[in-house]
Amino acid sequence: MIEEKEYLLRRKSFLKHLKNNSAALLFAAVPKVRSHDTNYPYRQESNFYYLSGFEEDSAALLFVKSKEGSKSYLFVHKKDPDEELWNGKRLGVKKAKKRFLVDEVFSYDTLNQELKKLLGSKRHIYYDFKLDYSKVKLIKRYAKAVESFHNGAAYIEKMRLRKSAAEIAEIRKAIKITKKAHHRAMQRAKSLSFEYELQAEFEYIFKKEGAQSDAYTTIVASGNNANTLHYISNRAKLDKETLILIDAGCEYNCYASDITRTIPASKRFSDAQRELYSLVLSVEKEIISMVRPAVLRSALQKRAEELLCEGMLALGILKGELDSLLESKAHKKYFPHGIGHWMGLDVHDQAPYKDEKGREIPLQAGMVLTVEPGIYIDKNDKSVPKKYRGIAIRIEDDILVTQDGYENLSKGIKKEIRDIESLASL
Ligand SMILES: [Mn+2]
Repeated sequence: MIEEKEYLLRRKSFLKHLKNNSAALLFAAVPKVRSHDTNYPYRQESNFYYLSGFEEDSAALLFVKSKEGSKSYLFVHKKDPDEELWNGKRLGVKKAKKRFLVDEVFSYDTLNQELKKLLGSKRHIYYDFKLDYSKVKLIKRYAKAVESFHNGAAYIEKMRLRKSAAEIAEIRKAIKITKKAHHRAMQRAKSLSFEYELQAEFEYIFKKEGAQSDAYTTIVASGNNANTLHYISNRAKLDKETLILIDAGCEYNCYASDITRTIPASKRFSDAQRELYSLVLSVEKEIISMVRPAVLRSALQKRAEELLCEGMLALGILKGELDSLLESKAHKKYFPHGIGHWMGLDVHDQAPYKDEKGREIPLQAGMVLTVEPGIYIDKNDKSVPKKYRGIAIRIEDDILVTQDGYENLSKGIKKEIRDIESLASL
């Protein structure tokens, strides 16, 4: 639970950053049609949620800053018995006034009128530059005295870089549920026949344990399918000789978890699988151990590439001199992605990696990032010893940067070969 007081402090910080004689407008996410007249489950827009904690659609936050002072306004869908019969209860204006520590609450259907009054004299207007055009047009229509438009999302996303204690607590809850699901999958894999059956185990645990959603579509990629980085069809039959790469994490109160484990479809890793897995695991541990304030993410990337390149050279996957392989980035063929990303309200958290001057932002206490090295070898890659072909492995944990180092928030999720095999033989 994040307290109303914390949202108030976030809004104050946002208001402080705005120029004088300005206004900022943020919208709730627009419901999305799945087909004909049914929608996808609703998910709030992350920046709007970060400043409001409000879960409903048809809502907006307006900030106004002038010589007379700063004000925050929340627009919510009004109580409407006809609409509520079909789509559920709304909080409504009256209750919203009680719950939210904003200066004013208005009904969303008065937004245009209020914008006309409140935007007209402002010199600087902030909105999310990713906003859809119909809303941008609305803002521009009322911005009669504007000198400059600014991307309001940029500052919020900067605020989102470092998580508060309450946010970290939400992430911990998400990871706790995700841990149960991964352990269940490790136990159940041997007795299942299709990738989607494993996906079902995750969705079952996520829902049963109270997570509102998955944080992204679960990837259950067996054998060579794991060479497709965002494989989400999950339709294939499980070949018991292969490994299964499972990238799955739930979302709890809008906070993500993002965990990858690679497990045998049977009870045991083969020797070749074990060799590759041990390499990826040792690299993952080494990179996690480097996490502390002031370290650059690019340094983690560089070290991961060096270690993977060295390891693949030792296994005969790459051939030649280490220095020239690193120079020519030969390892990229087998490790094509980044070492990790910010995680928070979005699984790939929309927080900046560079500052305004284009300099990389170093790690700071309170940041949460994933560490996820991998090796992906296509079944048709004739340049690689035959025993490794068709094996793809990724291991991913969620890491909190602390004052003096790091905490692996997902350290309880098993990843040692012996631990995975003993879960599999239960
Ligand atoms: Mn990830």
